[in-house]
Amino acid sequence: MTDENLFHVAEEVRAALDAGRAVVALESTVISHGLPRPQNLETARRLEQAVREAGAVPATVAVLGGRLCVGLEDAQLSRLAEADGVLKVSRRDLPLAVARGEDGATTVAGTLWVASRAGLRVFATGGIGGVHRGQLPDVSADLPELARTPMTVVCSGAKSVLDLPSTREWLETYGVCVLGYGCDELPAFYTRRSGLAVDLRADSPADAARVARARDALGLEAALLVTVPVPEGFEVDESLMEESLSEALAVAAERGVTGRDLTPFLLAHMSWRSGGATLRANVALLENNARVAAEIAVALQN
Ligand code: PSU
Ligand code: MN
Repeated sequence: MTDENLFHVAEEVRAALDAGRAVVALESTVISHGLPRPQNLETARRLEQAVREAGAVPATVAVLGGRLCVGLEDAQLSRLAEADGVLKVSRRDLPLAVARGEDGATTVAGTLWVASRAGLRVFATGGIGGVHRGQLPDVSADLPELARTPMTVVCSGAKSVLDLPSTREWLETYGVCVLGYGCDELPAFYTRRSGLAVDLRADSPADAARVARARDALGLEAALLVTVPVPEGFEVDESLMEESLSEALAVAAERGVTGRDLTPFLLAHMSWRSGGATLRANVALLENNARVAAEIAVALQN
């Protein structure tokens, strides 16, 4: 099903897929571009561990030497975390990373494309991309990819740096069903609430699995988005969040930061400005989402 010259599926992942065991895809942009060193490598390892502890096999996705890799060795995780100049690979970057034989870290969009073609069904991330604030209609390729990829994607909503009401509308227009995992409001990444409603609440892995199965039975092509609030105790104080965000947005505008560089810039600036509070929240929610995704993946196999 996947061309072996283009794809490399790790032995453990291949065996789990063949045996019908639970597998969870993890993205790699968060490692190369979303988190600072050394927390990025520590977190990448912890996410894989969290998936294992919940009874599933982790499959971090990346492009290495131009090959689409599903499931990485520890040395490959280190390479993505420590090398400079790793490409940020969204859908439109896949052909150029392959053609040039480059190393690339896949975004939510890139990971969805690669993982679904390798036969994976469940994917955990921190926050999806969305509609950015500001004049230019900068819309993350994550959104259209979610609209055409029938995976279950576990996240903490869209990053607070985005225009959340517009992102929420976009998901509705393109038929992405949004579940609140133990919540009635769409989480806002660093904070637990956004004031925006989800489509349905799920309170257990079995609840979420039931909706994913119904989507599959109907043959609908869009992802099921399972949104999980950042764990209590790691939520970023609302006013600290707003202050660091408005400053980050202003500095980005002043320096002309746009395109693929915008999201990493905003995240890094906010982490610095909040004294690490946003970074701690980011790591905590990533780990929690990996665990929830693994529990859902296990429920889907039962
Ligand atoms: N969420 C995080 N950290 C990140 C990202 C999301 O907690 O680094 C990344 C994801 O890989 C997402 C990407 O797909 O940012 C969106 O970037 P853009 O807005 O350029 O599409
Ligand atoms: Mn963009």
